[in-house]
Amino acid sequence: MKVKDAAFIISAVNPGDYPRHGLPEVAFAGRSNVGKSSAINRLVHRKRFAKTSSSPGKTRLLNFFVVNSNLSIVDLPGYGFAKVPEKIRRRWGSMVETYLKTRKELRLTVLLLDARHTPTGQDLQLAEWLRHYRIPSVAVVTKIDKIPRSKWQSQIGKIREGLSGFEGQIIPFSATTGEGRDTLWREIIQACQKEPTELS
Ligand SMILES: Nc1nc2c(ncn2[C@@H]2O[C@H](COP(=O)(O)OP(=O)(O)OP(=O)(O)O)[C@@H](O)[C@H]2O)c(=O)[nH]1
Ligand SMILES: [Mg+2]
Repeated sequence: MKVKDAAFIISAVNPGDYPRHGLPEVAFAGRSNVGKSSAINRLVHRKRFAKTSSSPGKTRLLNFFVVNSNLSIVDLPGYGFAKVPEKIRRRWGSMVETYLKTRKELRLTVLLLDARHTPTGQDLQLAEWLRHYRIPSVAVVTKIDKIPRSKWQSQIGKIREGLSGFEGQIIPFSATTGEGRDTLWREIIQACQKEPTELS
């Protein structure tokens, strides 16, 4: 996928603030610090496009981007960051949930998981939630550069199990090496060419 241009559009909290360009949209979801913003940067070949940080909780709003004038990408705030006060954590949760439930343009959710860990309860909850609402999703096992290639398959197997048999594709990915970038682009393009799913 050749990225000719990529632009930050807006940070939003409520549906009234989401952009109204009507473009097919792909959302990046997952635990805080798992590498959502880094994955977006690797996809668009821009180093500091979506802001990243080694301290969790960097992305606190829904950040909307447009790539090649025809694809919308959303960087969602991460969940599961223990140091965030309960009240703010709940606000983040409802921000993400409202987005996933109401956004008509959403064609694919990319669920990011850390290659070194088995999924947490919240990862599983999100995966089940996406299935319940029939939101097409793909799992991306990121930071795969941190484990030897010989362990990839068994680790991915464990992750699938931890997601209680997630049926979608699971892509090994690294924002550092670029592993999985082409595969993820293929999934994104394919999902965006399909008719939007009916969200209930
Ligand atoms: N080695 C390695 N490090 C990565 C990779 N992806 C992200 N990181 C590092 O992990 C840290 C967190 O990355 P972010 O992209 O900011 O994570 P995020 O999911 O957007 O985090 P929040 O915005 O807090 O939800 C940064 O220090 C990144 O450099 C990867 O594929 N490989
Ligand atoms: Mg982020």
